Amino acid sequence: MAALSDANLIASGKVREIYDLGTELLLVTTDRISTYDVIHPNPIPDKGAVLTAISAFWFEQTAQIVPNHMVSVTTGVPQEVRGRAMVVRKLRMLPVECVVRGYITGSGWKDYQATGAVSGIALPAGLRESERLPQPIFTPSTKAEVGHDEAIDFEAASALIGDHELAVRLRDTCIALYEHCAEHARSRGVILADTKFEFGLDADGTLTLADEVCTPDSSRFWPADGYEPGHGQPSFDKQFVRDWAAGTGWDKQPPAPAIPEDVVARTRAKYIEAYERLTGSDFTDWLKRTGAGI
Ligand code: Q0N
Repeated sequence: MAALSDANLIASGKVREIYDLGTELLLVTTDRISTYDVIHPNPIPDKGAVLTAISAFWFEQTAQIVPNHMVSVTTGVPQEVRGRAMVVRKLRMLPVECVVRGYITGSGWKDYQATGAVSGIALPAGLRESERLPQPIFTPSTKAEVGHDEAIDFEAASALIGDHELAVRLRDTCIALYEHCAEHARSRGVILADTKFEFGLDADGTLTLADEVCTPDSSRFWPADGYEPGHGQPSFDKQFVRDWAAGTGWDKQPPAPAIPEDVVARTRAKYIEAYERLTGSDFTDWLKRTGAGI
């Protein structure tokens, strides 16, 4: 790939962009950051590289559990996005977001308080906010084109997929992936409270892990140090931005205010710390390996 301008932009999200390379895709992760689902006008430098590096780490770590779409973070990646882009195989994507929860928080906590269940799964009575679940649960959602994804139960996900046996394999695979990643993260002082996976089928019909994997953008990361059920937990990566935003009196409606430079610097350091804690590698080694910023 000569330059990014030679590739065809086929999708642009709040944070990520997808380019068509012909038989493959280029997934580019930007440095943009959102709080309360609103993108701030200024970036967090290196955030896109950290997220790409974390996904690449998990793709390597979990290849024995399920095949994945990663092809390369060097060959075929244009110089201008090196470090924050990945060439991936084109798949036929399954029409469900595969959420796994190991802790009861966010919309799961809301649903549990209202019904005692999440995604049709009855949970023990008396759970406290942010409490660890007896076992991780699969709580799929539909992919909404705009706005928020809608929570569905397993049978609804299976109907959308159109193959019950595949849906069972998908659920089992998601639980195995979550257990692997959460155990690894926990051993390094990070709680992976919940996460969202996406899958597709390759040309042979093989179930294949796609998208990003167990990044701070697709998951809730909590510092294990200070974890305490009974209330919401601080976010590993975004807490400085949230605390600053709360102090501004911003009403959480667009447009989001610009993040001051000291908050940007501290947040950037948290993303890099997340990568280095999870992987045990220096982030600068990732930048060197991928030829970023040459
Ligand atoms: C694909 N999305 C939704 C990027 C990810 N390997 C693939 N093959 C075909 N299509 C897709 C992938 C992947 N990954 C996935 N859209 C297309 C998720 N997006 C959201 C925006 O950022």
